[in-house]
Amino acid sequence: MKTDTAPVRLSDYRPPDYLIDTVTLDFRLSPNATRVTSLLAIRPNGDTRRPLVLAGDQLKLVSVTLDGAPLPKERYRATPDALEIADPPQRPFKLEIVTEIDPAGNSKLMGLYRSERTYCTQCEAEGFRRMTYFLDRPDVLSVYTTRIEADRTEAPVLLSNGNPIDAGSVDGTNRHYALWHDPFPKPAYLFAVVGGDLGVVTDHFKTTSGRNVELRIYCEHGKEDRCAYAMDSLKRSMRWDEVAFGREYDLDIFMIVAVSDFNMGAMENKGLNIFNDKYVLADPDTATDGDFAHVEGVIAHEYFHNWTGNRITCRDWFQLCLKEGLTVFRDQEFSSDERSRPVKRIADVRTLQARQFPEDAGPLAHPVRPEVYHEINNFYTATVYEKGSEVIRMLKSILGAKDFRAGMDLYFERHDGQAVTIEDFLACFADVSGVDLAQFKLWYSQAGTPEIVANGSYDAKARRYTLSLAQNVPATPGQSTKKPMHIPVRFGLVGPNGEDLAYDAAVGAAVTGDVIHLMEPNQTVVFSGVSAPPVPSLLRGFSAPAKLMMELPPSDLLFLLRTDTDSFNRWRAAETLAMRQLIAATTAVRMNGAPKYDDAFVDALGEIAENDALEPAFRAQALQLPGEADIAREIGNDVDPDAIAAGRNGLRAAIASRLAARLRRLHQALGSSMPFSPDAASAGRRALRNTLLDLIAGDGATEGIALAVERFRAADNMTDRMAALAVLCHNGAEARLEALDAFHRRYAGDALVIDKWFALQATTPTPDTLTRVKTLLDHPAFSIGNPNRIRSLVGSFAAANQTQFNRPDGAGYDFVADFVLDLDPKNPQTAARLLASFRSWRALEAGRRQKAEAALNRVVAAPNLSRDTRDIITRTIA
Ligand code: 0A1
Ligand code: ZN
Repeated sequence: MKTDTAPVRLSDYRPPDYLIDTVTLDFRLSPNATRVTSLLAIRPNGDTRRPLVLAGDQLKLVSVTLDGAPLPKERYRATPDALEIADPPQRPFKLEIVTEIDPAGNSKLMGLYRSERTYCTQCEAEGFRRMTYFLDRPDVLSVYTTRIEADRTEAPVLLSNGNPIDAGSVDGTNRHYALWHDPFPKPAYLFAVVGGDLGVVTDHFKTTSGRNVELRIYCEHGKEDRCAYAMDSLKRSMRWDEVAFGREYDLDIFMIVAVSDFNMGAMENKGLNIFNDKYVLADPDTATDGDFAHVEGVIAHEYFHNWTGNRITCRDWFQLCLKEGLTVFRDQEFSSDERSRPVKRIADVRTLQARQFPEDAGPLAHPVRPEVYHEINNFYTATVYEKGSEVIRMLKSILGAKDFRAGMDLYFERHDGQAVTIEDFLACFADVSGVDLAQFKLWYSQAGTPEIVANGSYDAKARRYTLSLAQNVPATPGQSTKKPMHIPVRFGLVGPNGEDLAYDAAVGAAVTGDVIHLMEPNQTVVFSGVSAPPVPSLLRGFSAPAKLMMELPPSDLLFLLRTDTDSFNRWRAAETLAMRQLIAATTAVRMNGAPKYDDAFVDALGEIAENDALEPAFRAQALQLPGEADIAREIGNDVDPDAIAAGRNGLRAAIASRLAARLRRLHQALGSSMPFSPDAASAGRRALRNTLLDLIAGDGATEGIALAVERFRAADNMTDRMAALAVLCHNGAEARLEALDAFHRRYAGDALVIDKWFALQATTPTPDTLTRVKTLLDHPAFSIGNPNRIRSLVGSFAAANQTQFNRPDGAGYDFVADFVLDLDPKNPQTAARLLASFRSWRALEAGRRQKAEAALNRVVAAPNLSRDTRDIITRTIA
């Protein structure tokens, strides 16, 4: 286990001393002793005369040969972590390395491992070095030719990157081989191999320029029928990238392999994407509408990486957002075009606020482009991905759609085949637009969520509206003072009839179209020629990942909720109104008072629910109250999760009782007998109906629970079944126990569905949940070797059960800490991610904070922690 903690710094970057032009690999697959032969064509990169140091990780060297002759022992030094040749030839040469590895014993799921009986690889970020010694860094690009040999019965399917060029039998044995060649130079992290006995679904795609691409999705035998939506999503992604970004696919074949043991969501290996099966398999009986949307989004994301990540890759791992932020932006835009743009935006912002804002506000805060790391695996974060995408979105807002596209076109043209930096990327946009992006670039280097304080006043006589804006970026670990950022604030001045008011001129800040460019700590914008007192609608579409602080009176928020032409800000108005009441209610509960809830707000929700002019999916979003974790985040310190839950349940009860008749009527009217279809409009109707069910049950009265029981029994699809079961579990209803049993009987043996069953029990807010979760660790369907099982049972308990994870007795913290310690030697990456659920511990009230700290101190004191977990724990308690 690697436990060293020497930090890697962006400022230390040096180009590689050697390059590897071609890699010829031979994998002899065998469960415990796979032979890997690697022939490297190496050349010095300039006149460096430095030793050649190839990285390894837990490797066993069998032999090493230079230009065909065995290399004498004194000319190299091999450890599990490195192969060093002190005086390599200062001319191009060939190095052949043979290693032996143990895929079946590889529980870290990095490098070559076995998922069930399938051999598969995961090389990003530094997994390639677990198979053979290599210059395992993203700026070393090579052309790969890969031969895979295996037992024909065990692994009839043999795959690698690129195009298939040969296959055949190994004479006199039951073994066979396949040969693959990938003509596109790539870094080692994009390499992949698969071998196994798999089912396959095939299709094809004709590119704009008329090339025919074969499409294949491999999965476990018997699951082929569940791949249809993934295949459809893939074809739509391929077409969309041609239209929206002018990007065509480049190989003759594109393959996806679904495996059940995978540390993350999926991986964009060139021509051979490997997926967590959760993001491939979907049918109405086993997947919810949310699952379908995730499949579509992840398929698109990995496919889009072919250009943003693969054809143009990162110079070093500090540039991770270069490919990830940009590719998330691209997949979000795809889903917006395929579904509802406003609803997608609201969902994405909810995710950003739930995952990235707490990261930015806690001990693990880091810039979109970090400058130092101990373990790169810990930087696949919401900040790099989701905030990284917001940065691209702001770039587009600042430049406008036309220049943004021109900049992207230039980027593809200028850097195809290269490993580049954020500077290279931004230069393309500066070059096409002439805009100076120096201040904008701070978004990559300054951590923390900027706060914008806004105040407005109207002078009726002068017909002038004055808007003052102040920005502040809070201190974050290692960054105590910040510079002002370039924040695009999209806005409208909403007039009395709900339309945006025109104005003659805006003075005080640059305004282009509907965007105010906030660039200084304080700016006052004066709008002249404003005919009536406006209600300002700011940060429309969430034009920047910032917190807007504006004390609009409730009447103005209700007005925006009813009339704003910007759907996002209509939703935001509902959220703000709800949040104010939820925070006040939490305070009241803590002071032993009775929370009061505002009838006007509840009535406005009723109006939204009934407003047929609004799409159902939007109404569902507006009706979903902020979650307990959202409220905790907004409160920010001295957080008492029990008080938050009580305050929130009070508001749910108030809504349920005041709107009782209206909600039931609407719920009844939405009852549908239409056959299931996963399209966005149908999903939106189900979302609204299920949100109504949840609201109806909010008073804890038997009628809502009975309705949920009925829905659970009658459901003909997983979305409705899960929604009903969630209502039963999350309200702690007695009826949940029988329903959970029925669910288990129906789906026993279907691991992905049993994950839902685990998650629902783990998120039930009753005091017996922790005991139940501990018992479920021994359930035959649970396996500590499978990250999906861990995430659904332990991960959802830690991340999505506020009251039980944060039990005042600290037992929730102890349980998760113990589990992390148990998991760490087996799968450090997943252990470290689980530990990150403690990231907001300092914001807790004193009693819980002490308990959390004690649990964290036990983790930090444990011997032999992995580098992954050591890094997270150190930063968490720093
Ligand atoms: N590049 C992938 C994410 C990914 C990162 C690391 C992994 O290692 C276990 C796996 C996947 C993506 O953005 O989809
Ligand atoms: Zn990605």
